[in-house]
Amino acid sequence: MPTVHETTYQLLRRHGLTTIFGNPGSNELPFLKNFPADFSYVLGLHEGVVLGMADGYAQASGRTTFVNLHAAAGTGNAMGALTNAMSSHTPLVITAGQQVRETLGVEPLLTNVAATMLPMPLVKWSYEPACAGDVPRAMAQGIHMAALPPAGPVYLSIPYDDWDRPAPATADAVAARQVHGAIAPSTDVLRALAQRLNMARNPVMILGAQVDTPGAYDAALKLAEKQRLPVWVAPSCPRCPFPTGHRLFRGLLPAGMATISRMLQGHDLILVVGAPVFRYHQYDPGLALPKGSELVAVMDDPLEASRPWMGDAILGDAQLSLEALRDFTDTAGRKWPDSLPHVAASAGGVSGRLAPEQVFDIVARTAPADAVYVNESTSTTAQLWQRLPMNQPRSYFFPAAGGLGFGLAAAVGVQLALPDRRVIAIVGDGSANYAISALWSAVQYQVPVIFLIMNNGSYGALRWFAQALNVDEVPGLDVPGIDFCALAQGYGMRSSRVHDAESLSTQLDQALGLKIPFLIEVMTELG
Ligand SMILES: Cc1ncc(C[n+]2csc(CCOP(=O)(O)OP(=O)(O)O)c2C)c(N)n1
Repeated sequence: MPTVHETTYQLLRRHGLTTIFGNPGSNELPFLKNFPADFSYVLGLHEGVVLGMADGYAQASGRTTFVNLHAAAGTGNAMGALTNAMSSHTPLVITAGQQVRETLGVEPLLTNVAATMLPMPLVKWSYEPACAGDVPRAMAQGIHMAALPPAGPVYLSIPYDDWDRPAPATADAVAARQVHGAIAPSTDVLRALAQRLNMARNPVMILGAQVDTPGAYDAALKLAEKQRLPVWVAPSCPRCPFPTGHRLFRGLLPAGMATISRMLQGHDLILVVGAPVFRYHQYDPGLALPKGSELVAVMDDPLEASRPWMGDAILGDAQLSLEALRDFTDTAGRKWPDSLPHVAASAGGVSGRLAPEQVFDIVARTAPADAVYVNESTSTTAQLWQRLPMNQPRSYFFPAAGGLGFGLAAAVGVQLALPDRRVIAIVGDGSANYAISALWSAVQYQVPVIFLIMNNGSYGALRWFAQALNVDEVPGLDVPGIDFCALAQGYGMRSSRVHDAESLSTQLDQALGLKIPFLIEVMTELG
């Protein structure tokens, strides 16, 4: 008779979840035993790194991804990273081993007490199977739930004595089920919106992360061209949903409410697709919308649709909605918007340190056109968007909730998912330390990410924020004395430190040629 263990692996195989990101403990060993040859296990040395790698992998592959953590302690370590995965709607099935069922009442070491409550509210569904026979069904439910709109992480706590129990008779039927999720708004609603676009004098489109799939990206591009819509990227957007080299591309909106309203002044219709309205950061009171503007947002998350201060919302899949709008709108006779002003090459930094703009200009010149960027250099995001070309889907990844510890780890996952493209992680010296052991995973699994550490000796973004908030003499904003080349060496990675533009060009060029993980520590000025 097949066991819960055998049928669960069969289920994972059927749904293509054959890469497991994890960090094991005693509660997980019975699940990992006799690890099948057609599965791979990617070990992270800290659960924040495990989750960050899985997040990057799931986002870049577009596929639900499996994570295995150790009980409550491992789950707790992963929760900072989980804030990002929840915000980016990353489909993750996160499992954690639980102690033996009959002992739970006396709380032996490594019991996950109140296991289903622990990861809330950072998962969309959390469950501990009622008995061993419920494990294959619960696992299937988790796989479906993670991918159904709005996608997001789910959590399952599984007692470790369940794995050797006999599988229930329903296991095969459960494994064979498919659940299809994409929901299109009604044709009437989309035709009415298309009509508003046709009639608008000066409409604009704002795109979010949900548009960064090959199908939605293409549909957005075609709609923008047909309607000659200038396109902004939503504030705090963790992905790049539109080609930055396109004549309709305007840039990344800043994350302040009044500033956005000022920038959108003059647009009578603002169409938002695949983004919350809006993910603000700094408190910037003022008008939520410019006077005379109407806003309509299309997204697949009821919470995101219902919570904004302004505008209307339509619940629906980004790709299906964009395709329908493309079909239902007329070809607009509007003028093409003026081209963006040319961004001048950076003049360079002070002696021994590069200006961040200079770093981006060198990367833009040297990296392949299809390079993928993982950004966690917090004070230089605006400059990055102005200077790095990103002209195809899945070219940019950023921590969606602003939780640091994403960059190094996600870059490893993204590179594993996109082996034919080169991933360049641009990570601040502060941010790098939240997930530094990701360097070890990159080396062990030979994942050829280029890690550019922007070493300005500071939490630069917080210095900017301290000024914006008008607060002085804040402690804890400097991070001097870290030797990233030595850290890389400790994890077995090749590295090099650069102080000037010429050495950066040379080292980057060399790293691109080597096809191995490589860390370049770039001494930079404050952004
Ligand atoms: C987990 C977590 N802890 C703390 C912060 C607060 N924080 C935001 S930006 C920042 C500084 C990051 O510094 P660095 O990576 O060196 O980049 P820089 O701002 O200097 O460009 C910090 C600590 C955060 N966002 N997430």
